[in-house]
Amino acid sequence: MKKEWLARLLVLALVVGFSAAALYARWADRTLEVHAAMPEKGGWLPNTLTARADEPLTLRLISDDVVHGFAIGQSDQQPSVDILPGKPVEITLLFDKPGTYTYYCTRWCGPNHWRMRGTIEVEGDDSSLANDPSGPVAPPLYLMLGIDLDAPHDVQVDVTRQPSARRGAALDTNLPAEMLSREYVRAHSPYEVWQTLRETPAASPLSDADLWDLVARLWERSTTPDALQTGAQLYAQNCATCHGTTGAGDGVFAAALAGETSATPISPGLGHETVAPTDFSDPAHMLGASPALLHGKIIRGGMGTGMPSWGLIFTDEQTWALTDYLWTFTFQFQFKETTP
Ligand code: HEC
Ligand SMILES: [Cu+2]
Repeated sequence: MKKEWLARLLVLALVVGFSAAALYARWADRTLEVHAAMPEKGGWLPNTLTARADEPLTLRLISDDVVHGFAIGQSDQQPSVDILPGKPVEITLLFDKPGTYTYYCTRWCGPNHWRMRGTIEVEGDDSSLANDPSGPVAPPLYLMLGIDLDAPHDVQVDVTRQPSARRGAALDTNLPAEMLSREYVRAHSPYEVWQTLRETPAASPLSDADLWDLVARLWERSTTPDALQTGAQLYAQNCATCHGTTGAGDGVFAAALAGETSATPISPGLGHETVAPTDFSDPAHMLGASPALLHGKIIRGGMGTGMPSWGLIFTDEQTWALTDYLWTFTFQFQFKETTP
């Protein structure tokens, strides 16, 4: 009798012990459930998480409807993972620095897909920030140059053929040294550079169209095939649905943004429906914009337009890669995209 009682107690102790251990394990590595749903149905739930620097954070990602993706902005510590309906996935994150991180959906799950963002507040000892060797981050170039992102910048240009970097390179003109730097290109619009060239004695025998080819060449020189390849990939993933695969502003959501159709309302009620996505192949629009302006627009986004802000998502290098890539719609570069 006594023995049986003891055995029961033992079993009970084991059961309680095991579940306590399991609970403790779950708590200790902080597994959090995060549900993903289309933005109209709530987006991420929860959409704010907290973590501590240098402590692992395990997330169990569950889709409540369609395929979503999860990635952390401005970081490559976590490659994007797909969250398939009915197939929860677990990932473990480790942040080495306190701060606010953004997580976002990487799969086009609907017209408001890019609104699917959440934040992770990583707490920790602030002294780790003070020792940060990377130092304080410089403000974006458009702020340093005092560029007003919202000022109209269209120019009246007579561009009869698409400027070509290859033709420009073949001209073999001696350009002023300062124009050959990347910093110079980034701070000026192609039109400003064209005007300066027009007044350069070395360029005086050249036609207006030749000068545009030279400008295209300067723009091509300021980037690298690697950056353009990165830009092409990011563009296909994040921008083509609005701006179109050929940059002409005719992506699948373009009509809805321009208010031409109400079939797929974009951010209903926010007044975002009436501005069409920029056509990057339109010389009148692009030749008046400096790379710094485009870069700034990508970081900040539009003001009351459907243009999302990407500052919390992309690293500065990625944002420049995107900016460089946008010019391949305006100019003919010798760059050939390779599909991964
Ligand atoms: C949801 C639709 C949408 C997506 C996605 C989108 N854009 Fe836009 N974008 C717009 C709209 C609409 C405009 C025009 C209104 C404005 O300038 O604010 C615009 C304008 C811009 C401009 C401003 C051009 C200028 O001359 O002022 C740049 C640069 C730009 N987008 C780059 C991008 C890049 C790069 C991406 C991807 C990382 C992207 N956009 C993704 C809708 C979108
Ligand atoms: Cu999504």
